[in-house]
Amino acid sequence: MDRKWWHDKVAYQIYPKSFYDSNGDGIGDIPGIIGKLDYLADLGIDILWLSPCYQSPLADQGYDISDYYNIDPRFGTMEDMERLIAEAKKRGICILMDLVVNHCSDEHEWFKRACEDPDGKYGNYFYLRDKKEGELPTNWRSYFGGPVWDDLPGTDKQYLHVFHKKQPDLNWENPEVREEVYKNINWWLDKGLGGFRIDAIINIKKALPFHDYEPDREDGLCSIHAMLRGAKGIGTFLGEMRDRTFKKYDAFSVGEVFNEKPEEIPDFIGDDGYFSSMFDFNETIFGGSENGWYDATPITPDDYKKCCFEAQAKVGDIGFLSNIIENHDEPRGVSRYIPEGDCCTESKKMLAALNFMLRGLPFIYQGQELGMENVPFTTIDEVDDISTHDEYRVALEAGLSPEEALRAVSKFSRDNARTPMQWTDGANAGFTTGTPWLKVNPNYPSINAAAQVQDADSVYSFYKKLIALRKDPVYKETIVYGALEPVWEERHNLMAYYRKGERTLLVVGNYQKEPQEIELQKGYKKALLNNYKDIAQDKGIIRLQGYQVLVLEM
Ligand code: TEU
Ligand code: CA
Repeated sequence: MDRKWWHDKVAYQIYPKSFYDSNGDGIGDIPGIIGKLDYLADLGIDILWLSPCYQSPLADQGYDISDYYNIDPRFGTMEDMERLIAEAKKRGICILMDLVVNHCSDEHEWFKRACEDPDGKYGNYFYLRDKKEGELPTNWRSYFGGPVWDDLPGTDKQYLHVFHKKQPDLNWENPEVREEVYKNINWWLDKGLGGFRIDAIINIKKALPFHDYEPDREDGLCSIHAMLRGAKGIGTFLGEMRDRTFKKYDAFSVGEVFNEKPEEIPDFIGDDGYFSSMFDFNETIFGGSENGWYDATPITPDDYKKCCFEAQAKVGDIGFLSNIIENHDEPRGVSRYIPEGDCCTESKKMLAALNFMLRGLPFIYQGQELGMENVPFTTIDEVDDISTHDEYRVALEAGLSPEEALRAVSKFSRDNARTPMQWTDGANAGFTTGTPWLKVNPNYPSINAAAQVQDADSVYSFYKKLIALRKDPVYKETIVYGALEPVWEERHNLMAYYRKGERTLLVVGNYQKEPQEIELQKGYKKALLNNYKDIAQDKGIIRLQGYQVLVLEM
Protein backbone atom coordinates (compact mmCIF):
# COMPACT_ATOMS: atom_id res chain seq x y z
CA MET A 1 0.00 0.00 0.00
CA ASP A 2 1.33 3.46 -0.91
CA ARG A 3 1.88 5.74 2.06
CA LYS A 4 -0.17 8.93 2.05
CA TRP A 5 0.13 12.19 4.00
CA TRP A 6 -3.20 11.71 5.71
CA HIS A 7 -2.77 8.13 6.98
CA ASP A 8 -1.61 9.06 10.48
CA LYS A 9 -4.05 11.95 11.01
CA VAL A 10 -6.98 12.42 13.38
CA ALA A 11 -10.11 14.05 11.97
CA TYR A 12 -12.94 15.99 13.61
CA GLN A 13 -16.36 16.83 12.21
CA ILE A 14 -17.97 20.19 12.83
CA TYR A 15 -21.66 20.84 12.31
CA PRO A 16 -21.30 24.60 11.91
CA LYS A 17 -24.84 25.54 12.89
CA SER A 18 -24.37 23.98 16.33
CA PHE A 19 -20.68 24.48 17.09
CA TYR A 20 -20.19 28.03 18.37
CA ASP A 21 -22.16 31.23 17.78
CA SER A 22 -19.93 34.33 17.67
CA ASN A 23 -22.60 37.01 17.18
CA GLY A 24 -25.56 36.02 19.34
CA ASP A 25 -28.05 35.15 16.59
CA GLY A 26 -28.41 31.61 17.95
CA ILE A 27 -26.68 30.05 14.93
CA GLY A 28 -23.14 28.74 14.99
CA ASP A 29 -20.83 30.36 12.44
CA ILE A 30 -17.37 30.37 10.86
CA PRO A 31 -15.93 33.08 13.14
CA GLY A 32 -17.14 30.84 15.96
CA ILE A 33 -15.09 27.95 14.55
CA ILE A 34 -12.03 30.17 14.23
CA GLY A 35 -12.47 31.10 17.89
CA LYS A 36 -12.30 27.44 18.87
CA LEU A 37 -9.33 26.40 16.73
CA ASP A 38 -7.01 26.43 19.73
CA TYR A 39 -9.35 24.04 21.53
CA LEU A 40 -9.15 21.66 18.56
CA ALA A 41 -5.40 22.02 18.09
CA ASP A 42 -4.90 21.32 21.78
CA LEU A 43 -6.95 18.15 21.50
CA GLY A 44 -4.63 17.07 18.68
CA ILE A 45 -6.88 17.38 15.63
CA ASP A 46 -5.25 17.49 12.16
CA ILE A 47 -8.22 17.39 9.76
CA LEU A 48 -11.43 19.35 10.21
CA TRP A 49 -14.50 18.41 8.17
CA LEU A 50 -17.17 21.11 8.05
CA SER A 51 -20.71 20.11 7.26
CA PRO A 52 -22.04 22.48 4.54
CA CYS A 53 -21.87 26.23 5.06
CA TYR A 54 -22.51 27.27 1.45
CA GLN A 55 -25.42 29.51 0.55
CA SER A 56 -28.56 27.51 1.24
CA PRO A 57 -32.21 27.81 2.24
CA LEU A 58 -31.28 25.26 4.98
CA ALA A 59 -34.25 23.01 4.18
CA ASP A 60 -31.92 20.11 5.01
CA GLN A 61 -29.52 22.22 7.10
CA GLY A 62 -27.22 23.15 4.25
CA TYR A 63 -27.31 19.84 2.36
CA ASP A 64 -29.40 21.83 -0.13
CA ILE A 65 -27.00 24.25 -1.80
CA SER A 66 -28.21 27.24 -3.80
CA ASP A 67 -24.73 28.61 -4.61
CA TYR A 68 -21.61 26.46 -4.51
CA TYR A 69 -19.33 29.52 -4.70
CA ASN A 70 -20.69 31.43 -1.73
CA ILE A 71 -20.94 31.13 2.03
CA ASP A 72 -24.37 31.51 3.58
CA PRO A 73 -24.51 34.87 5.41
CA ARG A 74 -25.80 33.08 8.52
CA PHE A 75 -22.46 31.25 8.66
CA GLY A 76 -20.28 34.22 7.67
CA THR A 77 -18.52 35.47 4.56
CA MET A 78 -16.02 34.15 2.05
CA GLU A 79 -13.37 36.20 3.89
CA ASP A 80 -14.25 34.33 7.08
CA MET A 81 -13.83 31.05 5.22
CA GLU A 82 -10.45 32.10 3.84
CA ARG A 83 -9.39 33.24 7.29
CA LEU A 84 -10.48 29.88 8.74
CA ILE A 85 -8.38 28.00 6.17
CA ALA A 86 -5.37 30.20 6.94
CA GLU A 87 -5.76 30.14 10.74
CA ALA A 88 -6.24 26.37 10.71
CA LYS A 89 -3.13 25.96 8.57
CA LYS A 90 -1.09 27.93 11.13
CA ARG A 91 -2.06 25.25 13.65
CA GLY A 92 -1.27 22.37 11.32
CA ILE A 93 -4.95 21.69 10.62
CA CYS A 94 -6.42 21.29 7.15
CA ILE A 95 -10.04 21.90 6.26
CA LEU A 96 -12.38 19.57 4.39
CA MET A 97 -15.61 20.93 3.03
CA ASP A 98 -18.69 18.87 2.31
CA LEU A 99 -19.24 18.07 -1.36
CA VAL A 100 -22.99 17.83 -1.94
CA VAL A 101 -23.42 17.14 -5.64
CA ASN A 102 -26.00 14.39 -5.92
CA HIS A 103 -28.47 17.25 -5.75
CA CYS A 104 -28.58 21.01 -5.36
CA SER A 105 -31.31 23.25 -3.94
CA ASP A 106 -34.49 24.08 -5.80
CA GLU A 107 -33.38 27.67 -5.20
CA HIS A 108 -30.19 27.16 -7.22
CA GLU A 109 -29.96 29.21 -10.45
CA TRP A 110 -29.80 25.99 -12.52
CA PHE A 111 -33.14 24.80 -11.19
CA LYS A 112 -34.82 28.16 -11.67
CA ARG A 113 -33.67 28.18 -15.29
CA ALA A 114 -34.89 24.61 -15.75
CA CYS A 115 -38.34 25.77 -14.61
CA GLU A 116 -38.26 28.66 -17.09
CA ASP A 117 -37.23 26.47 -20.00
CA PRO A 118 -37.45 22.75 -19.25
CA ASP A 119 -36.48 21.81 -22.81
CA GLY A 120 -33.41 24.03 -22.77
CA LYS A 121 -29.86 23.55 -21.49
CA TYR A 122 -30.75 23.57 -17.78
CA GLY A 123 -33.64 21.17 -18.12
CA ASN A 124 -31.00 18.57 -18.89
CA TYR A 125 -29.21 19.36 -15.60
CA PHE A 126 -31.99 17.49 -13.82
CA TYR A 127 -34.11 14.40 -14.33
CA LEU A 128 -37.39 15.66 -15.80
CA ARG A 129 -40.32 13.60 -17.03
CA ASP A 130 -43.66 14.57 -18.57
CA LYS A 131 -46.41 14.80 -16.04
CA LYS A 132 -49.20 12.26 -16.48
CA GLU A 133 -52.52 12.55 -14.67
CA GLY A 134 -52.83 10.11 -11.77
CA GLU A 135 -49.53 8.41 -12.54
CA LEU A 136 -45.94 8.94 -11.42
CA PRO A 137 -42.92 8.27 -13.66
CA THR A 138 -41.74 5.65 -11.13
CA ASN A 139 -42.86 4.31 -7.75
CA TRP A 140 -39.67 5.13 -5.82
CA ARG A 141 -39.93 6.44 -2.27
CA SER A 142 -37.59 9.31 -1.33
CA TYR A 143 -35.28 8.99 1.69
CA PHE A 144 -37.32 11.60 3.53
CA GLY A 145 -40.70 10.05 2.67
CA GLY A 146 -43.24 10.30 -0.16
CA PRO A 147 -42.58 9.83 -3.87
CA VAL A 148 -39.34 11.05 -5.46
CA TRP A 149 -41.37 13.03 -8.03
CA ASP A 150 -42.78 16.54 -7.68
CA ASP A 151 -44.20 19.00 -10.18
CA LEU A 152 -41.66 21.26 -11.85
CA PRO A 153 -43.19 24.66 -11.07
CA GLY A 154 -44.78 26.44 -14.04
CA THR A 155 -44.35 23.48 -16.40
CA ASP A 156 -46.08 20.25 -17.40
CA LYS A 157 -43.15 18.22 -16.12
CA GLN A 158 -42.02 16.53 -12.93
CA TYR A 159 -38.51 16.37 -11.46
CA LEU A 160 -36.72 13.68 -9.49
CA HIS A 161 -35.50 14.13 -5.90
CA VAL A 162 -34.26 11.10 -3.95
CA PHE A 163 -34.03 13.27 -0.82
CA HIS A 164 -36.32 16.24 0.05
CA LYS A 165 -38.37 17.99 -2.61
CA LYS A 166 -36.13 21.01 -2.10
CA GLN A 167 -33.16 18.85 -3.19
CA PRO A 168 -33.56 18.12 -6.93
CA ASP A 169 -31.14 15.45 -8.20
CA LEU A 170 -28.50 16.56 -10.67
CA ASN A 171 -28.25 14.60 -13.90
CA TRP A 172 -24.75 13.13 -13.81
CA GLU A 173 -25.31 11.53 -17.22
CA ASN A 174 -25.00 15.05 -18.65
CA PRO A 175 -21.28 15.87 -19.18
CA GLU A 176 -21.99 19.58 -18.63
CA VAL A 177 -23.15 18.83 -15.08
CA ARG A 178 -19.99 16.87 -14.37
CA GLU A 179 -17.86 19.73 -15.73
CA GLU A 180 -19.63 22.15 -13.38
CA VAL A 181 -18.92 19.85 -10.43
CA TYR A 182 -15.21 19.46 -11.26
CA LYS A 183 -14.82 23.20 -11.81
CA ASN A 184 -16.29 23.84 -8.38
CA ILE A 185 -14.13 21.25 -6.61
CA ASN A 186 -10.95 22.64 -8.17
CA TRP A 187 -11.98 26.22 -7.37
CA TRP A 188 -12.18 25.28 -3.70
CA LEU A 189 -9.01 23.20 -3.73
CA ASP A 190 -7.23 26.23 -5.21
CA LYS A 191 -8.25 28.12 -2.08
CA GLY A 192 -6.15 25.70 -0.05
CA LEU A 193 -8.63 23.12 1.20
CA GLY A 194 -7.24 19.75 2.25
CA GLY A 195 -10.07 17.97 0.48
CA PHE A 196 -13.69 16.95 0.76
CA ARG A 197 -16.15 14.68 2.50
CA ILE A 198 -18.40 13.48 -0.28
CA ASP A 199 -22.10 13.40 0.45
CA ALA A 200 -24.58 10.72 -0.57
CA ILE A 201 -22.39 9.89 -3.56
CA ILE A 202 -23.78 6.43 -4.16
CA ASN A 203 -26.99 8.05 -5.43
CA ILE A 204 -25.46 9.81 -8.45
CA LYS A 205 -25.88 6.77 -10.69
CA LYS A 206 -29.50 5.87 -11.43
CA ALA A 207 -30.77 2.67 -12.98
CA LEU A 208 -31.71 3.63 -16.53
CA PRO A 209 -34.16 3.45 -18.16
CA PHE A 210 -36.36 4.27 -15.15
CA HIS A 211 -38.91 1.68 -14.15
CA ASP A 212 -40.99 0.56 -11.16
CA TYR A 213 -39.90 -1.98 -8.55
CA GLU A 214 -41.91 -4.23 -6.24
CA PRO A 215 -43.70 -2.02 -3.64
CA ASP A 216 -42.50 -2.69 -0.06
CA ARG A 217 -45.04 -0.72 2.02
CA GLU A 218 -48.74 0.05 1.90
CA ASP A 219 -48.00 3.36 0.16
CA GLY A 220 -47.32 1.34 -3.01
CA LEU A 221 -43.80 2.73 -3.24
CA CYS A 222 -40.43 0.99 -3.05
CA SER A 223 -37.27 1.90 -1.18
CA ILE A 224 -34.75 3.90 -3.22
CA HIS A 225 -32.31 1.06 -2.52
CA ALA A 226 -34.25 -1.15 -4.94
CA MET A 227 -33.35 1.27 -7.75
CA LEU A 228 -29.75 1.72 -6.54
CA ARG A 229 -29.17 -2.04 -6.59
CA GLY A 230 -29.92 -1.96 -10.30
CA ALA A 231 -27.69 1.05 -11.07
CA LYS A 232 -24.50 -0.07 -12.78
CA GLY A 233 -21.40 1.86 -13.78
CA ILE A 234 -20.95 4.50 -11.07
CA GLY A 235 -17.18 3.87 -11.31
CA THR A 236 -16.93 5.73 -14.60
CA PHE A 237 -18.19 8.91 -12.94
CA LEU A 238 -16.15 8.48 -9.79
CA GLY A 239 -12.91 7.69 -11.62
CA GLU A 240 -13.37 10.72 -13.84
CA MET A 241 -14.01 12.94 -10.82
CA ARG A 242 -10.88 11.63 -9.07
CA ASP A 243 -8.68 12.21 -12.13
CA ARG A 244 -10.02 15.66 -12.88
CA THR A 245 -9.91 16.94 -9.31
CA PHE A 246 -8.59 15.29 -6.12
CA LYS A 247 -5.73 13.42 -7.75
CA LYS A 248 -4.17 16.53 -9.24
CA TYR A 249 -4.01 18.15 -5.80
CA ASP A 250 -3.15 15.07 -3.74
CA ALA A 251 -6.29 16.04 -1.81
CA PHE A 252 -7.96 13.88 0.82
CA SER A 253 -11.44 12.61 -0.04
CA VAL A 254 -13.73 10.54 2.14
CA GLY A 255 -16.85 9.11 0.60
CA GLU A 256 -20.21 8.58 2.22
CA VAL A 257 -20.47 5.15 0.64
CA PHE A 258 -23.20 2.66 1.50
CA ASN A 259 -23.86 -0.89 0.31
CA GLU A 260 -20.57 -1.43 -1.55
CA LYS A 261 -19.83 -5.03 -2.47
CA PRO A 262 -16.65 -6.59 -1.03
CA GLU A 263 -15.13 -6.93 -4.50
CA GLU A 264 -15.59 -3.20 -5.11
CA ILE A 265 -13.47 -2.08 -2.14
CA PRO A 266 -10.18 -1.86 -4.09
CA ASP A 267 -11.94 0.35 -6.67
CA PHE A 268 -13.23 2.65 -3.96
CA ILE A 269 -10.27 2.96 -1.59
CA GLY A 270 -7.39 0.92 -3.02
CA ASP A 271 -4.12 2.62 -4.00
CA ASP A 272 -5.71 4.35 -6.98
CA GLY A 273 -9.24 4.32 -5.55
CA TYR A 274 -11.98 6.79 -6.32
CA PHE A 275 -11.58 8.14 -2.79
CA SER A 276 -8.81 8.29 -0.21
CA SER A 277 -11.12 6.68 2.32
CA MET A 278 -14.74 5.87 3.03
CA PHE A 279 -16.75 5.73 6.22
CA ASP A 280 -17.47 2.47 7.95
CA PHE A 281 -21.26 2.44 8.47
CA ASN A 282 -21.48 -1.23 9.38
CA GLU A 283 -22.42 -0.36 12.98
CA THR A 284 -24.82 2.49 12.17
CA ILE A 285 -26.85 0.48 9.65
CA PHE A 286 -27.11 -2.55 11.96
CA GLY A 287 -30.69 -3.45 12.82
CA GLY A 288 -32.21 -1.03 10.32
CA SER A 289 -35.65 -1.99 8.99
CA GLU A 290 -37.24 -1.19 5.64
CA ASN A 291 -40.38 -0.37 7.66
CA GLY A 292 -38.77 2.62 9.37
CA TRP A 293 -36.95 3.61 12.54
CA TYR A 294 -39.76 2.42 14.81
CA ASP A 295 -39.09 -1.15 13.67
CA ALA A 296 -35.30 -1.16 14.16
CA THR A 297 -33.51 -3.83 16.21
CA PRO A 298 -31.27 -2.38 18.95
CA ILE A 299 -27.60 -3.24 18.74
CA THR A 300 -25.95 -5.29 21.53
CA PRO A 301 -22.26 -5.24 22.54
CA ASP A 302 -21.72 -8.56 20.71
CA ASP A 303 -23.35 -7.14 17.56
CA TYR A 304 -21.19 -4.04 17.79
CA LYS A 305 -18.03 -6.13 18.00
CA LYS A 306 -19.13 -8.27 15.08
CA CYS A 307 -19.89 -5.22 12.92
CA CYS A 308 -16.48 -3.65 13.60
CA PHE A 309 -14.57 -6.86 12.91
CA GLU A 310 -16.58 -7.57 9.76
CA ALA A 311 -15.74 -4.15 8.34
CA GLN A 312 -12.08 -4.52 9.31
CA ALA A 313 -11.83 -7.95 7.69
CA LYS A 314 -13.53 -6.73 4.52
CA VAL A 315 -11.00 -3.95 4.03
CA GLY A 316 -7.88 -5.63 5.45
CA ASP A 317 -4.85 -3.76 4.12
CA ILE A 318 -6.49 -2.75 0.85
CA GLY A 319 -7.01 0.77 2.15
CA PHE A 320 -8.15 2.92 5.03
CA LEU A 321 -11.64 3.06 6.47
CA SER A 322 -12.75 6.17 8.29
CA ASN A 323 -14.09 5.06 11.66
CA ILE A 324 -16.90 6.91 13.41
CA ILE A 325 -18.93 6.53 16.58
CA GLU A 326 -21.49 9.08 15.40
CA ASN A 327 -22.05 11.90 12.93
CA HIS A 328 -24.69 14.55 12.21
CA ASP A 329 -27.09 11.90 10.82
CA GLU A 330 -26.90 9.55 13.76
CA PRO A 331 -27.83 9.50 17.44
CA ARG A 332 -25.02 9.94 19.95
CA GLY A 333 -22.89 6.79 19.99
CA VAL A 334 -22.68 6.56 23.78
CA SER A 335 -26.49 6.44 23.96
CA ARG A 336 -26.68 3.85 21.21
CA TYR A 337 -23.80 1.43 21.72
CA ILE A 338 -23.72 1.35 25.52
CA PRO A 339 -26.56 -0.71 27.03
CA GLU A 340 -29.32 1.37 28.61
CA GLY A 341 -28.57 2.46 32.15
CA ASP A 342 -24.82 1.84 31.81
CA CYS A 343 -23.81 5.12 30.15
CA CYS A 344 -21.08 6.55 32.41
CA THR A 345 -17.58 7.98 32.17
CA GLU A 346 -15.94 4.52 32.17
CA SER A 347 -18.18 3.03 29.49
CA LYS A 348 -17.81 6.13 27.30
CA LYS A 349 -14.03 5.82 27.50
CA MET A 350 -14.23 2.12 26.70
CA LEU A 351 -16.26 2.78 23.55
CA ALA A 352 -13.83 5.54 22.58
CA ALA A 353 -10.77 3.30 22.87
CA LEU A 354 -12.33 0.28 21.13
CA ASN A 355 -13.29 2.44 18.16
CA PHE A 356 -10.26 4.71 18.06
CA MET A 357 -7.70 1.90 18.08
CA LEU A 358 -9.24 0.13 15.06
CA ARG A 359 -7.23 0.23 11.86
CA GLY A 360 -8.28 3.28 9.86
CA LEU A 361 -8.69 6.99 10.23
CA PRO A 362 -10.47 8.09 13.42
CA PHE A 363 -13.15 10.76 13.03
CA ILE A 364 -14.52 12.48 16.12
CA TYR A 365 -17.87 14.25 15.84
CA GLN A 366 -18.22 17.50 17.81
CA GLY A 367 -19.08 16.79 21.44
CA GLN A 368 -18.16 13.11 21.15
CA GLU A 369 -14.91 13.98 22.93
CA LEU A 370 -17.07 15.15 25.87
CA GLY A 371 -19.29 12.09 25.86
CA MET A 372 -22.33 14.12 24.81
CA GLU A 373 -25.54 12.06 24.99
CA ASN A 374 -28.90 11.87 23.23
CA VAL A 375 -31.35 14.60 24.12
CA PRO A 376 -34.69 13.80 25.77
CA PHE A 377 -37.38 15.21 23.44
CA THR A 378 -40.64 15.86 25.28
CA THR A 379 -42.72 16.65 22.17
CA ILE A 380 -42.20 16.24 18.41
CA ASP A 381 -42.40 20.06 18.15
CA GLU A 382 -38.94 20.26 19.72
CA VAL A 383 -37.54 18.39 16.72
CA ASP A 384 -36.30 20.31 13.68
CA ASP A 385 -34.94 17.48 11.50
CA ILE A 386 -37.05 16.63 8.42
CA SER A 387 -36.05 12.98 8.57
CA THR A 388 -37.30 12.60 12.17
CA HIS A 389 -40.64 14.22 11.31
CA ASP A 390 -41.08 11.78 8.44
CA GLU A 391 -40.20 8.76 10.60
CA TYR A 392 -42.63 9.99 13.29
CA ARG A 393 -45.41 10.05 10.69
CA VAL A 394 -44.42 6.56 9.50
CA ALA A 395 -44.55 5.27 13.09
CA LEU A 396 -48.01 6.77 13.66
CA GLU A 397 -49.27 5.25 10.40
CA ALA A 398 -47.97 1.88 11.57
CA GLY A 399 -50.29 2.18 14.57
CA LEU A 400 -48.00 3.46 17.33
CA SER A 401 -49.47 5.95 19.80
CA PRO A 402 -47.99 9.47 19.72
CA GLU A 403 -45.99 8.68 22.91
CA GLU A 404 -44.66 5.42 21.47
CA ALA A 405 -43.82 7.08 18.16
CA LEU A 406 -41.92 9.88 19.90
CA ARG A 407 -40.00 7.37 22.00
CA ALA A 408 -39.16 5.30 18.92
CA VAL A 409 -37.90 8.16 16.77
CA SER A 410 -36.07 9.84 19.68
CA LYS A 411 -33.64 6.93 19.72
CA PHE A 412 -32.56 7.64 16.13
CA SER A 413 -33.30 11.33 15.62
CA ARG A 414 -30.56 13.19 13.78
CA ASP A 415 -31.20 16.11 16.14
CA ASN A 416 -29.58 14.12 18.97
CA ALA A 417 -26.25 15.01 17.43
CA ARG A 418 -27.30 18.48 16.30
CA THR A 419 -28.04 20.07 19.67
CA PRO A 420 -25.60 22.89 20.47
CA MET A 421 -22.08 22.00 21.52
CA GLN A 422 -21.74 22.13 25.31
CA TRP A 423 -18.92 24.54 26.06
CA THR A 424 -19.62 25.66 29.64
CA ASP A 425 -22.11 25.31 32.49
CA GLY A 426 -23.34 28.87 31.76
CA ALA A 427 -26.51 29.93 29.93
CA ASN A 428 -27.16 27.92 26.74
CA ALA A 429 -24.08 25.83 27.53
CA GLY A 430 -21.98 28.80 26.44
CA PHE A 431 -22.96 28.15 22.82
CA THR A 432 -24.70 31.48 22.24
CA THR A 433 -25.67 34.65 24.07
CA GLY A 434 -28.93 34.62 22.09
CA THR A 435 -31.61 31.98 21.66
CA PRO A 436 -30.16 28.73 20.30
CA TRP A 437 -31.76 27.52 17.03
CA LEU A 438 -32.22 24.05 18.58
CA LYS A 439 -32.78 23.09 22.22
CA VAL A 440 -29.65 22.62 24.31
CA ASN A 441 -29.34 19.23 26.00
CA PRO A 442 -30.38 19.89 29.65
CA ASN A 443 -27.41 17.85 30.91
CA TYR A 444 -24.91 20.61 30.02
CA PRO A 445 -24.21 21.59 33.65
CA SER A 446 -22.56 18.18 34.10
CA ILE A 447 -21.27 17.57 30.55
CA ASN A 448 -19.31 20.52 29.14
CA ALA A 449 -15.89 21.32 27.72
CA ALA A 450 -14.83 23.86 30.34
CA ALA A 451 -15.08 21.33 33.16
CA GLN A 452 -13.59 18.44 31.20
CA VAL A 453 -10.55 20.28 29.91
CA GLN A 454 -9.54 20.90 33.56
CA ASP A 455 -10.16 17.34 34.66
CA ALA A 456 -7.46 14.75 34.00
CA ASP A 457 -10.02 11.93 34.39
CA SER A 458 -12.63 13.31 31.99
CA VAL A 459 -13.78 11.74 28.74
CA TYR A 460 -12.12 14.69 26.97
CA SER A 461 -8.77 13.96 28.63
CA PHE A 462 -9.09 10.30 27.65
CA TYR A 463 -9.64 11.26 23.99
CA LYS A 464 -6.60 13.50 24.25
CA LYS A 465 -4.56 10.53 25.49
CA LEU A 466 -5.86 8.33 22.67
CA ILE A 467 -4.81 10.95 20.13
CA ALA A 468 -1.42 11.40 21.75
CA LEU A 469 -0.88 7.63 21.70
CA ARG A 470 -1.67 7.47 17.98
CA LYS A 471 0.96 10.16 17.41
CA ASP A 472 3.60 8.73 19.75
CA PRO A 473 6.65 7.98 17.54
CA VAL A 474 7.13 4.66 19.35
CA TYR A 475 3.63 3.32 18.60
CA LYS A 476 2.51 5.31 15.57
CA GLU A 477 3.69 2.81 12.96
CA THR A 478 1.83 -0.02 14.69
CA ILE A 479 -1.36 1.94 15.36
CA VAL A 480 -1.55 3.41 11.86
CA TYR A 481 -0.37 0.50 9.71
CA GLY A 482 -0.43 -2.57 11.94
CA ALA A 483 -2.78 -5.42 11.08
CA LEU A 484 -5.88 -5.99 13.18
CA GLU A 485 -6.43 -9.45 14.59
CA PRO A 486 -9.47 -10.22 16.77
CA VAL A 487 -8.90 -12.20 19.99
CA TRP A 488 -11.42 -14.17 22.10
CA GLU A 489 -13.95 -13.36 19.42
CA GLU A 490 -16.60 -15.72 20.77
CA ARG A 491 -16.56 -14.35 24.32
CA HIS A 492 -19.75 -12.62 25.37
CA ASN A 493 -19.51 -8.87 26.10
CA LEU A 494 -15.78 -8.80 25.54
CA MET A 495 -14.22 -6.99 22.60
CA ALA A 496 -10.53 -7.50 22.07
CA TYR A 497 -8.01 -7.30 19.25
CA TYR A 498 -4.34 -7.17 18.57
CA ARG A 499 -2.72 -4.50 16.47
CA LYS A 500 0.38 -6.11 15.04
CA GLY A 501 3.15 -4.15 13.33
CA GLU A 502 6.57 -3.09 14.56
CA ARG A 503 5.13 -3.82 17.99
CA THR A 504 2.19 -5.81 19.27
CA LEU A 505 -0.62 -4.10 21.13
CA LEU A 506 -3.64 -5.68 22.76
CA VAL A 507 -6.82 -3.61 22.98
CA VAL A 508 -9.37 -5.20 25.32
CA GLY A 509 -12.68 -3.87 26.60
CA ASN A 510 -15.02 -5.47 29.13
CA TYR A 511 -18.30 -4.51 27.49
CA GLN A 512 -20.53 -5.00 30.56
CA LYS A 513 -20.89 -3.73 34.13
CA GLU A 514 -19.99 -7.07 35.73
CA PRO A 515 -16.25 -7.83 36.01
CA GLN A 516 -14.75 -10.54 33.82
CA GLU A 517 -11.36 -12.20 33.56
CA ILE A 518 -8.89 -12.65 30.77
CA GLU A 519 -5.74 -14.74 30.80
CA LEU A 520 -2.44 -13.50 29.38
CA GLN A 521 -0.05 -16.44 29.55
CA LYS A 522 3.03 -14.38 28.77
CA GLY A 523 1.90 -11.27 30.60
CA TYR A 524 2.42 -7.86 28.99
CA LYS A 525 5.22 -5.31 28.81
CA LYS A 526 3.43 -2.09 29.52
CA ALA A 527 -0.05 -0.64 30.02
CA LEU A 528 -0.40 2.26 27.59
CA LEU A 529 -3.97 3.19 28.43
CA ASN A 530 -6.44 2.30 31.16
CA ASN A 531 -9.76 3.91 32.08
CA TYR A 532 -9.33 2.77 35.71
CA LYS A 533 -6.55 3.65 38.15
CA ASP A 534 -5.30 0.07 38.46
CA ILE A 535 -5.24 -3.32 36.82
CA ALA A 536 -6.39 -6.14 39.09
CA GLN A 537 -4.13 -9.09 38.21
CA ASP A 538 -2.78 -12.29 39.60
CA LYS A 539 -0.48 -14.82 37.85
CA GLY A 540 -1.38 -13.82 34.31
CA ILE A 541 -5.09 -13.44 35.07
CA ILE A 542 -6.47 -9.94 34.68
CA ARG A 543 -9.79 -9.21 36.34
CA LEU A 544 -11.36 -6.44 34.25
CA GLN A 545 -13.75 -4.12 36.08
CA GLY A 546 -17.08 -3.06 34.59
CA TYR A 547 -16.42 -1.36 31.25
CA GLN A 548 -12.70 -1.38 31.86
CA VAL A 549 -10.63 -0.92 28.72
CA LEU A 550 -6.89 -1.49 28.38
CA VAL A 551 -4.33 -0.92 25.69
CA LEU A 552 -1.36 -3.13 26.49
CA GLU A 553 1.98 -3.49 24.82
CA MET A 554 2.74 -7.19 24.61
O1 TEU B 1 -26.86 11.52 4.04
C1 TEU B 1 -27.13 10.51 3.12
C2 TEU B 1 -28.01 9.44 3.60
O2 TEU B 1 -28.00 8.36 3.06
C3 TEU B 1 -29.07 9.78 4.60
O3 TEU B 1 -30.28 9.43 4.00
C4 TEU B 1 -29.04 9.11 5.91
O4 TEU B 1 -29.27 7.73 5.77
C5 TEU B 1 -30.15 9.77 6.71
O5 TEU B 1 -29.70 11.09 6.96
C6 TEU B 1 -30.51 9.13 8.00
O6 TEU B 1 -31.64 9.82 8.51
C7 TEU B 1 -26.30 12.69 3.55
C8 TEU B 1 -26.09 13.71 4.65
O7 TEU B 1 -25.15 13.22 5.56
C9 TEU B 1 -27.40 14.07 5.26
O8 TEU B 1 -27.25 14.96 6.33
C10 TEU B 1 -28.24 14.70 4.18
O9 TEU B 1 -29.53 14.93 4.68
C11 TEU B 1 -28.33 13.83 2.94
O10 TEU B 1 -27.08 13.29 2.53
C12 TEU B 1 -28.82 14.65 1.77
O11 TEU B 1 -27.83 15.54 1.36
CA1 CA C 1 -24.07 33.34 14.56
